[in-house]
Amino acid sequence: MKELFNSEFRMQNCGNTNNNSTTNHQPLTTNHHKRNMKKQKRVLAVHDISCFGRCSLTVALPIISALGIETSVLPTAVLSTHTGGFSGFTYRDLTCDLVPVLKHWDTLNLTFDAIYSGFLGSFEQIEIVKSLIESYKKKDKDTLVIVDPVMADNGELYKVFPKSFPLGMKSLCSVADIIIPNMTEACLLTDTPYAKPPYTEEFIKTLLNKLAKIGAKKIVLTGVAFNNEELGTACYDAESGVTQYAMSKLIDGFYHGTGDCFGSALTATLVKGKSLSWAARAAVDFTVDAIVRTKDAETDIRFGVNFEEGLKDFAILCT
Ligand code: PXL
Repeated sequence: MKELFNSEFRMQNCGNTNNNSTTNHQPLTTNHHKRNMKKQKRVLAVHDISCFGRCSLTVALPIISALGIETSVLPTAVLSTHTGGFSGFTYRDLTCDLVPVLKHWDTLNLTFDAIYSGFLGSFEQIEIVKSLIESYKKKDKDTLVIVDPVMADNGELYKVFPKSFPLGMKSLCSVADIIIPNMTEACLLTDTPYAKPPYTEEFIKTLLNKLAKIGAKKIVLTGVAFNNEELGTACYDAESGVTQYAMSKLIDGFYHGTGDCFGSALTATLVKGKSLSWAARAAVDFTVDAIVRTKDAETDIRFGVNFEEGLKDFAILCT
């Protein structure tokens, strides 16, 4: 086995077999020394692994990595599929592993440029994530904390959660820099009765104000619609009081995993140093393109969206 790694072997087997050719020992790219001058960004993604049905970590990992960001994961659970629209899914809770993983990481002196959390399965997991945020913020106060309070959609709390779950998510949102709820989650977090779209601008602004009172200084509210043709996001900066919208053409159908696709694209873009409104615009377009591809292919709406074929263009756009 040792022989396989011996340089002579590699030269004999991987070299050019054409004896007349000259060997070019120049690297294909000449600017690798320049690239190394910049420290690579690192994100921690805290979500479940739904083995089938693109969402949570199977979406966050490729999207964030595609922008050249090192992506560490803290899986909260392993499921055979996500819980939306499938029956009989398996669920292995990984709460017992979280603290040992974090304890091991403590020995490595790690820091993260951002922590991005999504689906969490219990109050205990919420408490663990709150404490990991506190400890990584202590190590680096500039760690950006993005919390997606995944728990509900279409006016309903996901069936796997107890009625009191929004209280736990509210406490997690209070330690975030940016929260990215959808309309249902925003209503649950603020004790606002859920209303179906379209909304008035006054309703959205009141909701954004209530969300800001929870603690995060920046809110990105998804599922915002003022008419039946467009859907998008409202970004609210509580410090400046400015609200900016990123709207797009509404596409019929409820596609799973779009919130994670949007949240991952937003996180990656922010870590690349873009402004919140630029990031929201880019993340909306990236997600809508993925939905269009999925709809055109007539893919089962539970299977997640085809974001993969948009990654290359997204990476180019964000560099
Ligand atoms: O996409 C959000 C999500 C993540 N993880 C699991 C889910 C859902 C939404 O249903 O069930 C396990």
